[in-house]
Amino acid sequence: MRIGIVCYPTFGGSGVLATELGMALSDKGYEVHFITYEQPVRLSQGFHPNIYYHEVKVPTYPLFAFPPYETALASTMVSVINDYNLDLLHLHYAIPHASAAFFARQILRKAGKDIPFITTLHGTDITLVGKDPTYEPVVTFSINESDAITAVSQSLKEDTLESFKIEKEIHVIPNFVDIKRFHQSDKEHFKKMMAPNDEKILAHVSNFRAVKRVEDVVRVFHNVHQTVPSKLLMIGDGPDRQRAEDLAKELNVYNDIRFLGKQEQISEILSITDLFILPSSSESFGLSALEAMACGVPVISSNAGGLPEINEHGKTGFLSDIGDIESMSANAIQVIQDAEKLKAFKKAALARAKKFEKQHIIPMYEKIYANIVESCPYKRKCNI
Ligand code: GMT
Repeated sequence: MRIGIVCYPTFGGSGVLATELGMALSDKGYEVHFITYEQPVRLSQGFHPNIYYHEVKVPTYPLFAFPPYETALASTMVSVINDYNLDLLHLHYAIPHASAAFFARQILRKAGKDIPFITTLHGTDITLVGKDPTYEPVVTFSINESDAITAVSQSLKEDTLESFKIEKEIHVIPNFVDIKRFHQSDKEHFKKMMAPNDEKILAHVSNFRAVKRVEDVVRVFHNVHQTVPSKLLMIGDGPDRQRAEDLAKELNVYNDIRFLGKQEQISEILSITDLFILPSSSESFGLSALEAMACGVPVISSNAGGLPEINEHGKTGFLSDIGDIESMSANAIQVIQDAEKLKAFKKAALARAKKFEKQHIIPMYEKIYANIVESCPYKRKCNI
């Protein structure tokens, strides 16, 4: 089967998940075509003979205050579908990928062809951006036009049904992790560099957007640090990084925090981490938490969105109300202060992550692909 994957190529969770899915599918023999404006970041790790990358170029013109990406994307979709005889499109993040796919499909239908498309809802495309009245009508329409809809958690499915008039079934397919790549490895030398006096290591990974509440991470660390000798690794970059750095200076913990910026070898950093902090105000699933758990790292998180669907309170970590710094700090301290407890939480985190291993989740997508390709009218008509 030849599959077109449309996603954001950045470090954001939807792009990372889409890229991991494309790589997993190509390993299973599918031909995968990424259609996006830049090479997806995780795709840079190694050569995959079944994977193609098609760049969407958006020509500029003095008249364009906003170069029309969606138009360029729809046109690129049409060319790639025709040139490579794709069987289906899989869109990650509804805006503007689902409406561009609808447009591409209409163009193909005019030419007597067709392509089914599946839209995966990831989070802020629903919880934040999508329900803005500026986008909502187009988002509702294009989600409903999808041949199949998936959401990455039960919580996101419920949010979608609450905010949009959805006329089709939404299948819940959780995020997954490749444990062969995300596992704890021996990085003693690296740990010594980051924590020379055997301090405990806390970490946070995100794109430092407002929903991630990175200042809460710094505040929690400040409290933990007063009780337990510790260091904090902040991985990623984004609009709130400066505020987090300023707060760290104000709280006098800047010298115990490393702002590492965007990193590709996340599992190496997680291998030396004792506790992962994710205090988001909105989190449809929390892929970064799952990747941490796969490396045996317990999670101190908020109870937002889909986080309770992966992080088991009192077992793999703890859940607190959004913004409850005191509760998160107390939970973090009780886990890392007690060696036996930390060991038990690490073990439980890994066991929980194994439930989301890629081999359990990829077949859920494959089943939907087979169904929508099978019921595509063009395929039936032309018997392709
Ligand atoms: O805000 C982000 O973290 C990026 C965002 C995205 O859509 O790129 O990530 C979302 O998708 C991930 C993969 O499905 C989920 O694991 C994240 O929880 C989700 N982020 C939010 O809901 C804030």
